[in-house]
Amino acid sequence: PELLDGTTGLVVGVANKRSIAWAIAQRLDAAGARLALTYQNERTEGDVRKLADTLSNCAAVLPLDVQDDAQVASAVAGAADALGGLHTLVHAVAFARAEDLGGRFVDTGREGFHTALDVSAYSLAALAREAEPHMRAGGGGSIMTLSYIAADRAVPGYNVMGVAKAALEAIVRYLAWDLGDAGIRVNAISAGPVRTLAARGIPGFGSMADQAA
Ligand code: 0WE
Repeated sequence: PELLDGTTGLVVGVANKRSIAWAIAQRLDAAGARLALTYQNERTEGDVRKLADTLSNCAAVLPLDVQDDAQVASAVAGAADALGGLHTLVHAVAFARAEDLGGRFVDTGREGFHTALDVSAYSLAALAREAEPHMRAGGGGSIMTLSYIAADRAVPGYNVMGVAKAALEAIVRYLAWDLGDAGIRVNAISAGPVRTLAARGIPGFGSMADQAA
């Protein structure tokens, strides 16, 4: 028997085989969870469907742009419906405009700030709100997200993403307070730098990853 036999999960943030979300999905799958995955747009749909086909137990692949409240609601509802309940939610989503990474934080404009905080932080709260009734109905659950040390310390070039990760970590604490009574745990994993698609093209990333290893 596996640790997660009989449980279900929704994994948000798979873009390709290098995604941290994909590594997590594979581990949940191997541990016995039945999963639903989401894709951001038509560009990534094919890749995500191909990856989903390699899982032993993937019940649904659903569209989800986390900046769209209606899609957040329909993705969570669709996942819970296809899976017959929802125990686990993995949030592995972040985005800041390229122009807001690598330069000076002080130059971040209002629109770029809004985009980074909306996609990378608020989306966790929106997903948790939709997931809560399903997890409550199942007697509890677990919500996980991904953070980075730059939430606590100024990392040169990470800039508005560091501010977004600080907000994300605060959101984790408030969600844990709100949802704990339902047996829903809320946690962030602070990953080291990982060579994903999002990390490609970031100047100095390679040596950061080498030193972190
Ligand atoms: O969270 C991240 C990366 C997140 C990210 C990456 C991109 C690149 C492409 C968010 N938005 C975008 N937007 C794009 O257009 N990391 C922890 C990796 C990372 O990113 C950095 C780092 C590290 C480490 C950016 C600057 C400095 C260090």
